[in-house]
Amino acid sequence: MRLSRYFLPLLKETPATAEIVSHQLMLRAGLVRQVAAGIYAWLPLGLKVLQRITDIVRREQERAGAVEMLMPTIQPAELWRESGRYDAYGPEMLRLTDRRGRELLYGPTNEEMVTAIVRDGIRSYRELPLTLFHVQWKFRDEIRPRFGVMRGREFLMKDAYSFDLDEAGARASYEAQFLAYLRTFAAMGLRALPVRAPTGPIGGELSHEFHILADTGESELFYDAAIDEVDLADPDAPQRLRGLYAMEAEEHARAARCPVPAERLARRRGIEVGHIFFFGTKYSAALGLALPGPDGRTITPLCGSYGIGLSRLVGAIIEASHDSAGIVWPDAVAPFDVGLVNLRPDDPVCTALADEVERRLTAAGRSVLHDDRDLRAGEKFASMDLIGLPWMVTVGPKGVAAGVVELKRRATGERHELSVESLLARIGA
Ligand code: P5A
Repeated sequence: MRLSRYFLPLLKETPATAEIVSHQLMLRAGLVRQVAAGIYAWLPLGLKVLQRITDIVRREQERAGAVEMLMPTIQPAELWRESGRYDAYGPEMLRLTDRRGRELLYGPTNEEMVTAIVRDGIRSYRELPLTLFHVQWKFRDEIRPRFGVMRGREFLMKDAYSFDLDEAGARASYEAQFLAYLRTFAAMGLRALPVRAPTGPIGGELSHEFHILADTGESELFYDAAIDEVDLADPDAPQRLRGLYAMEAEEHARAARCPVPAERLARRRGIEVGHIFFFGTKYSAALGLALPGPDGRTITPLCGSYGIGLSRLVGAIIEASHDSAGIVWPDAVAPFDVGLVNLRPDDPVCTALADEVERRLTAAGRSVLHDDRDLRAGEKFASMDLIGLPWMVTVGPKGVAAGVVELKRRATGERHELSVESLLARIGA
């Protein structure tokens, strides 16, 4: 992709409205623009990151046996009256009326809708267990939208819903999502902490939040420092993590006795990027989802719901991975693999080599953002550092004469001069 044909509006100054570094960098690096309080347009570079995050989440959901569908953003009020949440949800719910006077709402979550769809679509207990998920925009009229996409009013969520015939099955579905979450965050290069959580307006008896540790996080956490030592690649990691203590400060203060010895108790701030709930028959009973079981007796399925804040993750990843020059994308979610800088777009020899590097890296499976603009070298390097692509390749007149280009690793600053062949051997996918 040629930068001269792309849309990447970078900002030189740090916007005064942005309080935290991820929000500042998302605006400066041309990832998003605010359209209204808590509502953002995703610009091309930001959209690529959001799509890469979504792809990883989708892959791990499918691997865990969940099946994708897509429910609408707009929901009828009637559904929420059936569960009793229409009034309970309060002013956070955006309520609308259509031309016929029918009451609608912009969905803040989908427990009611998915339960009604399963109720109307399933005839036999043999069709369960079932976990459905979708990736859809939500709206919550947060009283204080802030920190950019981290606490938006409109935001993108992956939400999954499990339906099981009995308690053991329901716990296995919860466990499968728990494991999928650990895999999902590890695949993004993140260490996420599972935290025992209160269930709030979603309801239920068992719940975990997943937090990324960052000093600007909104939650204060107490946890067993042994968590920092767990190897996330270890297949037993979920079991080990389940056994270790982690709690929000408020919950910790309520706990009669902390099971963690003082010298092992760590205290840090976290960003909640995922939240899972087991709530049993709360919505299935309210919406009349019931099936005749094998012995003829009626079964009311046991359910859970499982959310990941996809748009919030973009900000959270930046909070966890940046330096003074800009964003440092983990390879797995970077919007492009390689930033290619042609220092002399007016020189036909440099341009021919830069074009060849772009073509060959692309053929080798790498995505390339090629800065072919006629700007000072310093400005081009600063832009590349700001947008944080994992690799930068520079083509300039000195190198061309010697048959080499320069490769720089964004995360470490390490540089190497290489022939184009060696470059391909090194970073061709
Ligand atoms: C679980 C899935 C739910 O809504 N119902 C369906 C359950 N849980 S939750 O905790 O309320 O939200 C799930 C995740 O969504 C992200 N999130 C937000 N992201 C950006 N801006 C917001 N205002 C916002 N609210 C929630 C969080 O990552 C949360 O864990």
